[in-house]
Amino acid sequence: MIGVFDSGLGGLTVVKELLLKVKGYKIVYFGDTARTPYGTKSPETVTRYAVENTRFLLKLGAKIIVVACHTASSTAMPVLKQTFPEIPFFEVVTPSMEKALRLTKSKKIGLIGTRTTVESRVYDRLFAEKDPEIKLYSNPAPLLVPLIEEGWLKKPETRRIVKKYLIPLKMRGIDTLILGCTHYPIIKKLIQEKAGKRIKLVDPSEEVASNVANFIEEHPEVKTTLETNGLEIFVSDLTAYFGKIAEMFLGRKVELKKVSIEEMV
Ligand code: DGN
Repeated sequence: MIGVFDSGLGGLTVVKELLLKVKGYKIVYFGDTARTPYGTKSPETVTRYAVENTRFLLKLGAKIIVVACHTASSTAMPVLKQTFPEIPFFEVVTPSMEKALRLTKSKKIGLIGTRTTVESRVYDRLFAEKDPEIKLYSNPAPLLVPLIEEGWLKKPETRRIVKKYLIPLKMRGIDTLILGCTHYPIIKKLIQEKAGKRIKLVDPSEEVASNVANFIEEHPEVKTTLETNGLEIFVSDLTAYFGKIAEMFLGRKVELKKVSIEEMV
């Protein structure tokens, strides 16, 4: 069983890729819709939530955990690994960084993400370790998550805001752009259009799903007997609108089950 969590429903972009790449496993997803957004909270708070979310998914029987949230991946990994040392964790930052390194020729890489992700400077540290010649140009793009969650995927306002966020990065001559938030793949086409053909996009959902697929092929022990394909989605708060958002991210209708934070922890 594969456990996946995000601050809300954006991590379903990762689930969509997992469903394409991983067969025969049950996926259990937790979207922390009661405490979203994580992108504006302190690293300490996000870390505490990430530990609670992981504990909940393990209780349900997950054998590996996918942190399908850039904000939690940027801030909570050291504590998660220390708290659950026996659990294989997959986060979205490292595979995105590795893909960007493979793609860039100019060594100028752009990053958009939530404020907390950008301010964590996790990418700056990783690139400095891997290749000190890399120049990373980051721009927090806090308006994109609410616009996406409102379903304003193609509205002129969204187009203008995407363009505005990308201008300073394009001016620096980047040739690769990391979509540093699991919500963004849903507007990938628009981001590509505004970035221009010359800039290659790194989609964290594709990267992490490939890593999980490779890992479970090499570690069949993470599969429990009688496990079959299936997806179960839990949320910490449920409104009628969340079903629509989930459908937008997954591309099909799904049932959402509510679990309160008190029951979870
Ligand atoms: N999907 C979350 C991320 O990747 O950072 C969005 C953060 C938020 O809470 N708004």
